[in-house]
Amino acid sequence: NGSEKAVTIDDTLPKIPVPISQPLISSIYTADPSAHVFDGKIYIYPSHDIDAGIPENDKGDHFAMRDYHILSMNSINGKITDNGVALDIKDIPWAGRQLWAPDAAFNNGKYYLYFPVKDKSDIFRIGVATSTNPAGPFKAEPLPIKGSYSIDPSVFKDNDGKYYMYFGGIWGGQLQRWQTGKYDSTAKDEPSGETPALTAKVARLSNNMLEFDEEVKNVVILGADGKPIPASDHNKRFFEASWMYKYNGKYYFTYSTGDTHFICYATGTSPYGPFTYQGVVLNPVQGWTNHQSIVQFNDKWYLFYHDVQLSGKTHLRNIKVTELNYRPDGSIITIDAYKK
Ligand code: FUB
Repeated sequence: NGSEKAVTIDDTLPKIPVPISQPLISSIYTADPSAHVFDGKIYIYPSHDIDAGIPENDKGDHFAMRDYHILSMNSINGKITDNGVALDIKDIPWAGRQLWAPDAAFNNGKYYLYFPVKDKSDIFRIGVATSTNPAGPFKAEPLPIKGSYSIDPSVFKDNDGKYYMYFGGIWGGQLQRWQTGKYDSTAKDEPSGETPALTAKVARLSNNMLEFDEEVKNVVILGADGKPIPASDHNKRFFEASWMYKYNGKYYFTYSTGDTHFICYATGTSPYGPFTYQGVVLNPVQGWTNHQSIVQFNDKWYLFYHDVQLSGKTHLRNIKVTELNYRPDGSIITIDAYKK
């Protein structure tokens, strides 16, 4: 039957990755999901991405967000509610531009929203806003947290009731400009070579949740050789997106490696570290940034993350969730967000 044509598969065509999870919400662009369980319900504190028409650059000027919307769900696969504008940049007296990745905490009967934004001199600081409702609206304090700088605040409550803020991010997050302890706008680059990489920062919060209760400390991540991860090791060094949690009595410090796009983790025995690098939580996703939170809901653990499935544009992201699993020794089974 010589008239039939053979069907051939063109292996040269690019394969469209098949995602393991779908966007949680498509009516707005969302990113950097910090998830918490408050009163048995899941609340997600994300960035609210918009297209401000600013061209992409290494400083992240294209991430020009102006407000926060808090999302809530009764269950992981349940309906998601967008609770509307929880905080607008125009209501933060000291803010200039760029509302980046926030987080939240509950204490003393109040909810606290922590957020990074550039002040009027274009220096990132961390602010706090309060509410009696986890979904807001939130009222910003008149000034940034004293002694705060850089981006990506993430607040962890330890079993003894103490709260710690982890923060910092290099490149557009400006952490490299604080190496001397003072802001230096001429310090444009992170260290290189065998010099220890820049670290995330940590400080215990005061009882009123509005201030640091101590000097800011370095979150040191050690390699298998017991030495701090060198600046040249971009697959492992801290870049941004701190998220701390505890599993089976151990502290898990998770973070993004930025320009190599991994979410990694390191474990330790104290909220201050040092932490030892363990491996990859999440492989690179579509879009430049990768940013996570990890939370237990009922008896399972979940990874909240984002990619750019809806827009195909790095600054217009959509949040997602997937289950996270451990091996018996406590190591995390690396997640690939796309089916092979
Ligand atoms: O959303 C703006 C920035 O992108 C965040 O602060 C970083 O963590 C990265 O996800």
